[in-house]
Amino acid sequence: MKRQPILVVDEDVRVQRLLARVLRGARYEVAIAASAREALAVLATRRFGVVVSDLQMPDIDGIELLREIRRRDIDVPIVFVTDTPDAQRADSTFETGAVRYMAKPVDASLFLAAVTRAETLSRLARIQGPLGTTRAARKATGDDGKLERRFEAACARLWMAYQPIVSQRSGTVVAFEALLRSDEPSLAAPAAFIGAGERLGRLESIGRRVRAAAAAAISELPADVELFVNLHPFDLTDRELARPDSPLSKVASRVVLEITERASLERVGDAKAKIAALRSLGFRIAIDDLGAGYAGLSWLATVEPDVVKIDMGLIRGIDVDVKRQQVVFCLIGLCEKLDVRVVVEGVETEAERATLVELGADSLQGYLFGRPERQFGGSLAIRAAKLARSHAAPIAGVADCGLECNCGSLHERLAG
Ligand code: G
Ligand code: MN
Repeated sequence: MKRQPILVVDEDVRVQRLLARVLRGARYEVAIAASAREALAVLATRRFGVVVSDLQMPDIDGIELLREIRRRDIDVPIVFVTDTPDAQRADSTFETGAVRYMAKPVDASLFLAAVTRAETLSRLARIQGPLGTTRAARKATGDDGKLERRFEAACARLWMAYQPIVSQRSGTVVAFEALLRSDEPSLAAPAAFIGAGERLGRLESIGRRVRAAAAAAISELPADVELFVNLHPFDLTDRELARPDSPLSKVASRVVLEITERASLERVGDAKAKIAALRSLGFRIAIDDLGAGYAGLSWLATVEPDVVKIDMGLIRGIDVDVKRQQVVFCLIGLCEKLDVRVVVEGVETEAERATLVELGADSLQGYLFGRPERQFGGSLAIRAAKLARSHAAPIAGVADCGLECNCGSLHERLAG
């Protein structure tokens, strides 16, 4: 399939010329619109591979243009270039696959690389389906052009499920993880809901609601129970997150923010400084899903997390898998050395739990202890605590086993 033309939208003639020259130099066909309205008129008559647009424009601004475009063709990628420091976005080169932001003055080679990548994805999408989505995700998200309406409905019907994290040593619930859910049937799967937010450039609507709900839930928790809250990397670019007076910041000392290694932090400009700012507000930081991606271990050094959550992919069947035992044992030892707390995710069976305790794990999460549940506060916490007690029985002969022991336990064998 031939390369598709690029539409450049900017009221400033000098910017138009500059961007068009860079693109034409790379043999792209370029059309120019001086306003969002003009862009919509052009888009009504022909297809483009990518739209490059200013973010602040006098008639319709960039975000409104994005919405209008999604109403017509939900898939064309948009590269926003912007000079007014709407800093929460402009300083970020975060990329969702469908929307990308770049700060002016644009670096010509970075700009060309961004457009080239977007155009390639867009061409693939024309063949395979919407951007950056698997066939299954596309089916889940739906493709009927009513995406924005369904997204609004999903936001209105957003709720949080809570899943306990239990300590084996104390037999108590030490924390809950808040998990995104929605009762809008067409976006019920969290991945579909978030995917819709990405395509519409509306991720912050989800993030802010999630954090507000989490902040409200804290008041229902005993004072010594923490709340783990998942962040999308894009949330790091939202100024609201690091505002000292935002609802969640006010209870920051009780919150652990989970950042997944799945969506790479490298796409967020200045992630390290942003994480440091969150720490100074009192938040603790967890790396989520460690072991599921490939950037994980270097993150231990760069992010310096307070907590590491070991991905359930490493846990499934660990009781019968010596290789997994070795990996998890080493991870736990490494985290101990770095003074990082470990939470093990996705514990489903008693045999997995027993093995993990032998390997030295203490904080566990998974269906064995409780599924994510809607009702919070009293009843859920009490039930979870009961479960924690009933599942905390230490394994015979290993109860006092430290790393220097001589009891022939699993972790001693692995260490030897
Ligand atoms: O990426 P993150 O670790 O935040 O994802 C948590 C997801 O894992 C939630 O959607 C939750 O429902 C699911 N989950 C939690 N515990 C278990 C478990 O024991 N087994 C499986 N298969 N999934 C789990
Ligand atoms: Mn998580």
